[in-house]
Amino acid sequence: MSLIDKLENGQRLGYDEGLALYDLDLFTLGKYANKVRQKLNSNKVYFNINRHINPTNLCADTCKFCAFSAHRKNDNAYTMSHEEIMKIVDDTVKNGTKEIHIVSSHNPFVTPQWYLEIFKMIKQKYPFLHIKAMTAAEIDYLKRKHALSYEQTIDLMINYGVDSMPGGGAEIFDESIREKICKGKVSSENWLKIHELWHKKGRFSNATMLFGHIEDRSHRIDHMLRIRNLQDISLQNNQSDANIKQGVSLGKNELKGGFNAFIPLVYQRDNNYLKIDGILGSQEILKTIAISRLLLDNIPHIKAYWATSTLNLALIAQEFGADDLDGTIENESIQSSAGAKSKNGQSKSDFIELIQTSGLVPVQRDSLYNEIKIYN
Ligand code: V47
Repeated sequence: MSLIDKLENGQRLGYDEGLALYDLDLFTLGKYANKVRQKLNSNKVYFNINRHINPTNLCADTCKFCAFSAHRKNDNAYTMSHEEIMKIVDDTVKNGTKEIHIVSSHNPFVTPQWYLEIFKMIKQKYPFLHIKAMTAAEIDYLKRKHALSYEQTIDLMINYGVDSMPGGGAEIFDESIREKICKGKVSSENWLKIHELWHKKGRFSNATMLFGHIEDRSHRIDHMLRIRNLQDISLQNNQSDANIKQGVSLGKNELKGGFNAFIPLVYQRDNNYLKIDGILGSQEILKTIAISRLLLDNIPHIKAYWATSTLNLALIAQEFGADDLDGTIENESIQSSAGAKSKNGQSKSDFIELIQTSGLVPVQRDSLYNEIKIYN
């Protein structure tokens, strides 16, 4: 069967077919990706009201793409006190924040308890807040530094109030590329293992992919397929009749643990050690988003993370397979340190207006994609 026939019939695509998708013109790709997106999420564009907190930037690892870590590059290393963190949470709750997204560096000077107390403190005061925290890379670092097994850390996270795991630390799974850009950090195998364990607890997480640096198209397809494979395993592990069979028929709340969203992160090039010639064009970014929608037939949402793609392109991406913009963010350090224009977030009213003027329907969601308000 030809690639186009398979796309017409919504059939699962393999590695060679995934790679061949890049040879299609952008609008053909967009047409098929949008068809899947419409089937899964109609013309809704999801966003949430969230706040990113990065409690410390002091890092023992040396990822070349990272401009956030204070280990070698900048002299502004910081570690927030719990009081400082709580003050941020107190302030942001007043603005209607529903999710706190906490990601730290791999700081050798703080204890696992230091992290856990942050989660407990927030959850005790604001039980309604969703805590999305601890990338698989952080969990792996706790194992390397403090000899905590993955399962021990995951159980502690749950006991102390973490609701879901963010998708960070995945970068690009191909081992040869990983060796060059983030040697020593969590391996691809372990990143996937940690998410599998988390899903086995009936919990949700996201998966990212950092692209537009030294990887090529084949590495991106390989990355997406490793994520699809784990999602198949997690769905099987959590055996639910309602769980999706392969081939896209996801309904709301049908998943019982697994990946909620795939997030392609566009590489930002400022203030880091990874020197790249040329910038990834918008066509390649949109193609990659569209291809992720077509390949990841078992993941309900594709997030065009506006902080790394710009808000304009993230809006266009909504017609090329994406259905989510992430959130208002309010304050962001990881990508903005590397040149992204996300330092101060976006206002909810801007989101709503921009989505509406794109002819789509803004939907404020919670962290697990339950709909809070539809702005018709
Ligand atoms: O893993 C670091 C990336 C990630 C750069 O789960 C960079 O909802 C671009 O994972 N250019 C952390 N990206 C952030 C993250 C995330 C963001 C938004 C939502 C979610 C979610 C997760 O940031 C890291 C790394 O891949 N990153 N440096 C850079 N120069």
